[in-house]
Amino acid sequence: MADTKGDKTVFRSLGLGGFYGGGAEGMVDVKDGKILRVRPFRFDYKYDRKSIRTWKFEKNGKTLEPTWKSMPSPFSLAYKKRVYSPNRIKYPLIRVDWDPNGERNPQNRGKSKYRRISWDEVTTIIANEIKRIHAKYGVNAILMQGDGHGECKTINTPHGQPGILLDHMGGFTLQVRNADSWEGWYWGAKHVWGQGVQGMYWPAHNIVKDSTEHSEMVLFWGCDPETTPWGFTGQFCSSLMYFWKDIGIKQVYICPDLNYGAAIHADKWIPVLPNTDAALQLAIAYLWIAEGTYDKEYVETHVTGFDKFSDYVMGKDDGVPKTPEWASTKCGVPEWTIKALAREFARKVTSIAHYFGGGYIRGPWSHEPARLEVCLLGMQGLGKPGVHQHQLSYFGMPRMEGLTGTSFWNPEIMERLALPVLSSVANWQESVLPKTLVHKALKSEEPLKFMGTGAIEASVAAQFKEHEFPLPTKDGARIRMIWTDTPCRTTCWNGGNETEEALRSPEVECILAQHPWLENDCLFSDIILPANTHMEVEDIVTNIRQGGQFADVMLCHKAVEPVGESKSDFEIVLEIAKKLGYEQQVSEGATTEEIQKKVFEYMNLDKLTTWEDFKEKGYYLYSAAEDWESDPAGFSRFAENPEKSPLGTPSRKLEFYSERLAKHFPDDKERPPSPQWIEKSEMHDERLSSPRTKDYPLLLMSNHGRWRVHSQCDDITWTREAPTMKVTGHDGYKYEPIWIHTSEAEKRGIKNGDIIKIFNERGIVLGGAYVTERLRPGVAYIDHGARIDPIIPGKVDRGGAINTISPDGVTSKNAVGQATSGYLVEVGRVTAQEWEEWRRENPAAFERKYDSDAGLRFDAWVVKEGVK
Ligand SMILES: Nc1nc2c(c(=O)[nH]1)N[C@H]1C(S)=C(S)[C@@H](COP(=O)(O)OP(=O)(O)OC[C@H]3O[C@@H](n4cnc5c(=O)[nH]c(N)nc54)[C@H](O)[C@@H]3O)O[C@H]1N2
Ligand SMILES: Nc1nc2c(c(=O)[nH]1)N[C@H]1C(S)=C(S)[C@@H](COP(=O)(O)OP(=O)(O)OC[C@H]3O[C@@H](n4cnc5c(=O)[nH]c(N)nc54)[C@H](O)[C@@H]3O)O[C@H]1N2
Ligand SMILES: [Mo]
Repeated sequence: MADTKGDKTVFRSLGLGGFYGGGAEGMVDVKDGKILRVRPFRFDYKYDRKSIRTWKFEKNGKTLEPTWKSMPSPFSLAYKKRVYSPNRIKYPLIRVDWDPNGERNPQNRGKSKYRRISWDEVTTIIANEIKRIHAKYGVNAILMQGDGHGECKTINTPHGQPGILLDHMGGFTLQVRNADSWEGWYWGAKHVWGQGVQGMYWPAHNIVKDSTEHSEMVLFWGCDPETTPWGFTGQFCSSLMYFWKDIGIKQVYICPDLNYGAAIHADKWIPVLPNTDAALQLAIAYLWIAEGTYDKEYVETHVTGFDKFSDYVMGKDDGVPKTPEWASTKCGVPEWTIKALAREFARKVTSIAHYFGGGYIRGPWSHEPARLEVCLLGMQGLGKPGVHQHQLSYFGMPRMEGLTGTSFWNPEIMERLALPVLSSVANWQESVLPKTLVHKALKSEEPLKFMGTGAIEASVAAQFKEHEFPLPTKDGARIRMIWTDTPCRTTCWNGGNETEEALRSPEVECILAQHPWLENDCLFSDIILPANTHMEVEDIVTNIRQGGQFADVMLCHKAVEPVGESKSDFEIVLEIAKKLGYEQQVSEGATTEEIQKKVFEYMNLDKLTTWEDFKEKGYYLYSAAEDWESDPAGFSRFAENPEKSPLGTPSRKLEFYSERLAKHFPDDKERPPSPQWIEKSEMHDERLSSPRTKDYPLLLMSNHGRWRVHSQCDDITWTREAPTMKVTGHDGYKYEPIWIHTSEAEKRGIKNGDIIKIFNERGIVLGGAYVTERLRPGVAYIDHGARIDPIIPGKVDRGGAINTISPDGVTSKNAVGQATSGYLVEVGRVTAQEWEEWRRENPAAFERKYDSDAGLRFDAWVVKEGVK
């Protein structure tokens, strides 16, 4: 165990992807028991550079190699601000008007404050609640929300620890993580190419190398390589983009905003309206078919169902040819631009780059543009040199020696150390609820039926399995208690306001949250337990997310003592287990070093080095595999010989028409067997053709924050100074920026810096106007993840939590993914009368303790701040 008092330097994985698969390595200097600074990691700190084999890309006499210094993002380097945030939960809390033996006042969730309670008292209350709920309703009456992104930790895995205890006690209802980042690929692309864990191609070694050598053009379609690689792995992707520019690869950005990548790398920006990409893609296919400029030979040998696809594109089915003129009215791109794009795409060797795919992969009907992209790539010879889909520098980098595909989703580590992660992968709990349906399950009187759960690793077949909630068996139970370690359902997922309302249901007798910071769903809980951050625990992390430079496994020695009375997520569960007589089962009696050693073995490091050497150096640095250059790039083998290297679809080819979808969902008009443009459905009415545009004429784009990772890092004082992070209102409050084009602002009398509102029938969210021409007209743009600060819970939010007004529905009828971007809204000035009304309705909301530099404070929600 490291010395926890003296000055020292420890290692950390600073990416915020969560779990054991880290990225963005860093070094933390500790002085006098406090974090002094966080700085980039030196990969050669304990290794001789000559002893490590590195990869190298070469083109036109230029070379790209990994740099020996890591490149963490700004929020990673500022992480000490998170550890010492004024928002940290310092001790256990209980809602002032929640009495387990009397009135529970569920209607006050989101309104009432909290008081301090001791660990001993609170764990007794929790143990009694669990026993009572189990006896009265059965084990499935407890919903475990334990999966999402977060700090990279293994032993202290940020999510799912409660599942270990509840599993020993007989089970629970599992909130299944849906395909989140990949919705469209998972629910759509998988039906065309049958591949990939999540529906994007994976593992994808050497795609980046192959594009470097062969692509003439890359379309950054819903992609910002200067922003989202930051979240998990840091800024190396930026170097790659500069290199691609240097070697003459043309970079075209297709996105509603001139995003940060486009602003510095784009040769051309094509501003499309949010979630209308399917129209643009169909018009490209139309032009290729009309002009005969697609790869006919490839289509002949590698594709099934092309005729049916082509009939729809050319309008033989519905009498509507999907011409550039047709598309232009829907996607806002002028028809001449569509034609130029289609022709250049056909003429040049082209790949499409994503980090994950942006808003159109997470909007209503996102399976359609996802499927269409695979069809377009298929029409230009997907897998041929330089023709790929990229998941930029994430999965597409060279293979490392000793790492395999399963090193990433290491089943052994998952089983022992992150059991509930496995749960979302393999669906081992019977009573399951997709994350996207939780609010419906809490509200609906009727049992819910849904197809598939969206579990990220699930096979295509899983999409055809019907589930029912509550279980239609004797074990079926509605939700009476929620235990969450992922308290951002309201701010990160669909139907936020409906969720807030559902959390006030009297049927839910107890809501327990464990979290480092007092925010979001914590405010709707009855009991809140203080979890600590990765700086406060001893751990081991496998940095094998292929962020670009190196891969490594590192020991993460404890940097500082826990803040306040906080405990690790694991210790919290253990404390509760003790009160229930399950201590032994939960802890399994292993010491920290024993677990670290096990991870070392699971990663097969015993074959590459010794435990002693690893312990002495503190990390193991992988070399590139000796034969890394021999890996086939992406679909290249399929392209070369589809018979010998077939796909995972029933026909073994690219299916432009899916017989499987036709068979299972013959009546599904939202996800028909061939990809289409969907104008409207029972679930969603979010197109510019809708009569709703009379009141809500703008399409909302909602990206991943440059300065945050979802709901994480909203409180960092250093980044909050950036005008694209927060806009300071005239009242001194720092509002979430709402980007709007100059012409749209003028129409509404909005000036840069004004406090404005973004709204639809589902509610109102306040923000600060960011008037710009870096966004096309017809669009309002706000990132998701700002902390909720309810003025009227379920109706008006001051914090800028945009998902409170996102659709409460899912991707489409048979696809329970999120629909959180690309929907109709309006933007307007906040009137004095509105302020007055809100103040009258909830004066307390305007009196909350607030720190302009860091935002909402812990004591805003706590009565009688304690001594600590
Ligand atoms: N509008 C809009 N909404 C979106 C998207 C979009 O594009 N637009 N994208 C979607 C996508 S792809 C995703 S992945 C989701 C976000 O996905 P989530 O994974 O739900 O969000 P995060 O905020 O990253 O993390 C989850 C929670 O874990 C907490 N946490 C972090 N570390 C720890 C820890 O060690 N212990 C405990 N107990 N808690 C911890 C965080 O503070 C946060 O409350 O958002 C989705 N929502
Ligand atoms: N800094 C930071 N990094 C992150 C995260 C974070 O929250 N912050 N989150 C992590 C996670 S979990 C994920 S899933 C990934 C997400 O990675 P991405 O999917 O790449 O991220 P997004 O910000 O959703 O979208 C990228 C870009 O798509 C464009 N875009 C948005 N809507 C549309 C549309 O309708 N059509 C088109 N053509 N373009 C559109 C915008 O220009 C946007 O900048 O990022 C990861 N990394
Ligand atoms: Mo994601």
